[in-house]
Amino acid sequence: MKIDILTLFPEMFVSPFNESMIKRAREQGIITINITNIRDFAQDRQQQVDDYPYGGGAGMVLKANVLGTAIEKVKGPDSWVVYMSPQGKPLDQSRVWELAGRKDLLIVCGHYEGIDERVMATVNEEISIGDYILTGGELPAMVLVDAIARLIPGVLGDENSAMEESFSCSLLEYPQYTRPASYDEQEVPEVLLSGHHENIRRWRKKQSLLRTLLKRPDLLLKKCFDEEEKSLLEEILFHREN
Ligand code: 4G4
Repeated sequence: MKIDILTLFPEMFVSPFNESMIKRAREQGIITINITNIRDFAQDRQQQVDDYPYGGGAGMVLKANVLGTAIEKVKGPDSWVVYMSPQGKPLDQSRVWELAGRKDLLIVCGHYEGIDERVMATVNEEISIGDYILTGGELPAMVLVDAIARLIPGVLGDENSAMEESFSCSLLEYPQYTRPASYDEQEVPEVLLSGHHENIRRWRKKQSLLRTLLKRPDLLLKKCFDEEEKSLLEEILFHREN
């Protein structure tokens, strides 16, 4: 997958994309990330990229001809153009999976009060990482790239862990423990030391359901339950052991 990013602040991406998983994925050629400065496409001698809004008002607007040319020049035939904006569809894991399935992405980072509305005609999808305002689309773009990259086979050390997660989707993770078995007078749950794989699997699933119910009940509303999950939920809700 090739990911192009259009930004006025290319320096912001240098260190985040040269660490850990993303660094390794880039080195192995699993993903290609190109950062391009929107200012490279400025049309006048002062390199002006923004201007006052027609009709007046506070702030500046990214000029249509500058950003439009940048998108046109950087966009490949298979690029899906994504604009990071507080007005976009909220990002969630299912949208991340969809985007990870695209061949190439072009991510546009807005600034100021936003971009000239006429450029929106060249954007395929407007995405928000949450209901809050940031100074620019750079951090949202990094969040999006990180979330996508870890789903691409070969990016995570263990190839299955992201896949496994997608099946148990919309449930929170079960609690994890490692040595020592006793810490601060707290013991590791006995079942995890039992070596009984089926019991461990059921215990973890029940913990996932319980945690989701207590911490994020909103997630359960979206979820479909299989027979085992229904029986585990009954155990939880009616305090009954099957
Ligand atoms: C587009 C329009 C995304 C982009 C206006 C971008 C939050 C998110 C920006 C702006 C962003 C998000 C300057 C308000 C840049 N803030 N939630 N800021 N603003 O994904």
